[in-house]
Amino acid sequence: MELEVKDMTCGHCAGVITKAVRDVDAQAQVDIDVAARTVRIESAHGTADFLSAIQEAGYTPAVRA
Ligand SMILES: [Cu+2]
Repeated sequence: MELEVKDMTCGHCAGVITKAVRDVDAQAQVDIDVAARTVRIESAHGTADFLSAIQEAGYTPAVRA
């Protein structure tokens, strides 16, 4: 899945979001492009789990088609 996180602006944000994703699924593959505001996740878990985890971490994720 590919998420857009518009308020992810630096490496610190990327680290917080990576941790939030890994707390949902420790096996998840996470690929973050801060400049593009993009978080790509490979996981057996559903998108909703990651949307809520990233929201709880203080960010505003949206699904990118
Ligand atoms: Cu930041």
